[in-house]
Amino acid sequence: MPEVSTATRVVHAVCSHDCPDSCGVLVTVDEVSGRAVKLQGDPAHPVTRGFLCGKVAKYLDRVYSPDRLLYPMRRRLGAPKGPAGYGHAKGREADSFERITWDEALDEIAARLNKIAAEHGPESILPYSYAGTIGQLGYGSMDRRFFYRLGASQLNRTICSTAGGEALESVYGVKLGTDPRDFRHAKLIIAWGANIHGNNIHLWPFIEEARHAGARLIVIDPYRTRTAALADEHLAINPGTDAALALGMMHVILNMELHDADYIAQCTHGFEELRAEVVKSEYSPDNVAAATGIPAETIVRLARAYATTKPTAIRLNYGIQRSENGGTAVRAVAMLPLLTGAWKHQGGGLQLSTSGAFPFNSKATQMPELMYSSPLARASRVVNMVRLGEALTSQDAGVGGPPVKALFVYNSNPAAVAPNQNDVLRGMLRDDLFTVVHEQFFTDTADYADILLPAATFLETKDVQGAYGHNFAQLSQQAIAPLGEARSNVALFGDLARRMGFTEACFHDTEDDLIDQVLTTSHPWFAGVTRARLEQEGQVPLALPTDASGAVLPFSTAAWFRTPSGRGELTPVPVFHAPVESRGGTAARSGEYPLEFLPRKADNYMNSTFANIETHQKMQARTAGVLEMHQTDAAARGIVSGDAVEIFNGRGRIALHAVVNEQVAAGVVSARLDWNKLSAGAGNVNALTSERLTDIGEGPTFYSTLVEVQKVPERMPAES
Ligand SMILES: Nc1nc2c(c(=O)[nH]1)N[C@H]1C(S)=C(S)[C@@H](COP(=O)(O)OP(=O)(O)OC[C@H]3O[C@@H](n4cnc5c(=O)[nH]c(N)nc54)[C@H](O)[C@@H]3O)O[C@H]1N2
Ligand SMILES: Nc1nc2c(c(=O)[nH]1)N[C@H]1C(S)=C(S)[C@@H](COP(=O)(O)OP(=O)(O)OC[C@H]3O[C@@H](n4cnc5c(=O)[nH]c(N)nc54)[C@H](O)[C@@H]3O)O[C@H]1N2
Ligand code: SF4
Ligand SMILES: [Mo]
Repeated sequence: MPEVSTATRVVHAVCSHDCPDSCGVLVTVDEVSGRAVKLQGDPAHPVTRGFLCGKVAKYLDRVYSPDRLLYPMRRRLGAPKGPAGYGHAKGREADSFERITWDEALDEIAARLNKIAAEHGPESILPYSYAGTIGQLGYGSMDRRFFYRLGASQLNRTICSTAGGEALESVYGVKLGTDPRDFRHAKLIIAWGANIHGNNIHLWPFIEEARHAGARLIVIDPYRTRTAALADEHLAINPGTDAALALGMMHVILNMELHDADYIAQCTHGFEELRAEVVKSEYSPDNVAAATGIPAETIVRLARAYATTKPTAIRLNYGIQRSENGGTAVRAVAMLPLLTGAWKHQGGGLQLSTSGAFPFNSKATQMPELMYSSPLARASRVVNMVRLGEALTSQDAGVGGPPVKALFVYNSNPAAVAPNQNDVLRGMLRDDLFTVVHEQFFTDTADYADILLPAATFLETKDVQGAYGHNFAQLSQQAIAPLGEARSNVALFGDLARRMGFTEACFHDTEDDLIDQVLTTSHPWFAGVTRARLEQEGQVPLALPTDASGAVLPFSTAAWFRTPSGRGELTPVPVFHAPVESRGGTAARSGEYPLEFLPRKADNYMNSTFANIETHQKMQARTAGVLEMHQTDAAARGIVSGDAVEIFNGRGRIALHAVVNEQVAAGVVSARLDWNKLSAGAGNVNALTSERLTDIGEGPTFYSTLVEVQKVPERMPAES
């Protein structure tokens, strides 16, 4: 029995998962055992409001899981790379590795990286990281310094939000949006490609409050999410056609003269150009109905309601920009509140991301100038993380220069989350590729590691964090000692830099040094945001400008815009094109792969995180291992619920079980992201997705994927 004492302390931490809500978390720690015994949402945080989502409420099951990676390990001589089998997350893979000390691990990594750099040039080393933690230090600080100083290839971190982020900035010049708390004042709320209940639950109470006061909620999503099921209206749009819908709404608004001419004159640029294009018959309700699958009269009704209800808020999330023309779609949707002046009203406007409200000084913590102290003495080449398959399987990483000879993965599970998975795995299997993985668990990527290093969780580290769904800066205190020999990202890369012989003083910076550096800015929005105050208060609101009543109304006046024109930018006028890989696109013409595939996130996991935790698997059981399809498509293929099916296209083939339901319309099928090795057959949904990039921001196009489905004989249970 673990010792139980009555002496406990409560520590303020911040959930570091890649989620807009960035919750304040109170961790109760037993003073005697040093164990965290309870997690709760911080009641003092105005957006967290005392509750955590289902995933993180059960977080201690993850932190103290018997499957945690606790020690450095090395692949045993002769043990092949790749999964040891399917259907388990820690069993035989442990047999492929042997425990080593941190000293041995750091020595071996330093020796191998030095040798590879000497033979092939430092650009043959590729870091691969994303948002395992979004704390400022954990996401990118000492690691960046390390790879810049080494002269390694730079990674363009595009896998999530660059299409939408750059699109939003092209219209507004900055990623800002409606405060989540102000949604309570809205009278009409549109959740546009936003699964609020699954991905952004802390917005929901404010929406509920608005609805109690009479607001309507409309959801635009090709999938009937829980948010859609709870809404007043669900518009099941054809995937990848959101730009058409937004342009169609503009067509109606401008033809009916429902726009706000005063606001447009004061705050926008390019209105006449936009008007000339969108009033054309191309974007008539009938034409837009044909593209989107939403009836013409609904489009007219939606546009009228949008323009005449005040205040109106759009919660736009990143779902619509994971599509070939997703950048254009975000630009078009983002222009709607500029035409109606929705920003003028508290509770109006749009929220895609609020991350631009945080003027963190990441240049100070990341030090890109260290590239010039590397042996290259210049900026190194850039590899797009979406194209990892190409990078690992071509002679020049797909971008020119040496082949990738070393891959250093942290904060990410690319074997599961990167598109065109079969190429990714083929690359990771290469015997001549030296792979280091810093992880909390035996992920799909860990299966390909030569050296595996144990990583700390956010309870075990100190960090400072912003948010992309609210406007509070927060400090995350270290609540417990790292488990086993786990180390934080900052500790790992500081240790490794010294082992490589990097003598710069910056590699000795502590977490507090880094926090001070990232807060060093003269930007007025960070006035009063200091480490001392964050230590004391846990969360501090940004000093955003307010109006006379104290409300923060972004883009209510021209002063807010950061575009070159200093106004909301309506040019170039967005143009709708159907994605090549969609039913309306050229790839559909052969008829070989007639169905549009939505390889969606799981409501109870965080991308691939939590997929191996039993508590979370139970919550996710209904849609795990499942292909959801409409009766029309099922009947045409002789499929009924429960049948074993294979989903395939020119890139891959995966096995799932069919569930015939109304969650998707005819022509669309859907499945969830999971760990490969926990899937029924080799590979997860990303075996089917492509490395094609978005129109803006070089992002991924997971939601522009065509497939065919066929019924197959039930497999024998996998041999264990
Ligand atoms: N539970 C849970 N929460 C999460 C995550 C998770 O994996 N699980 N992931 C986190 C991450 S990484 C992110 S980036 C955030 C934001 O996450 P989002 O980017 O908002 O998440 P998605 O679920 O990809 O997309 C949102 C919705 O868009 C819909 N969609 C797909 N294609 C289209 C389209 O063409 N048009 C329209 N209108 N809708 C479309 C999807 O069906 C989905 O319901 O959420 C975070 N929160
Ligand atoms: N088909 C499909 N694919 C997708 C998506 C989709 O919707 N559909 N979504 C895409 C999106 S939006 C995103 S953001 C990406 C997400 O892709 P990733 O950023 O790779 O996200 P996760 O799958 O959550 O994997 C993060 C890993 O980091 C580890 N980790 C957590 N904290 C730390 C730490 O402090 N240090 C280290 N070293 N490791 C840590 C976790 O254990 C976990 O295994 O996936 C993308 N892929
Ligand atoms: S995953 Fe999101 S909603 Fe859940 S606790 Fe973390 S920040 Fe909050
Ligand atoms: Mo993401």
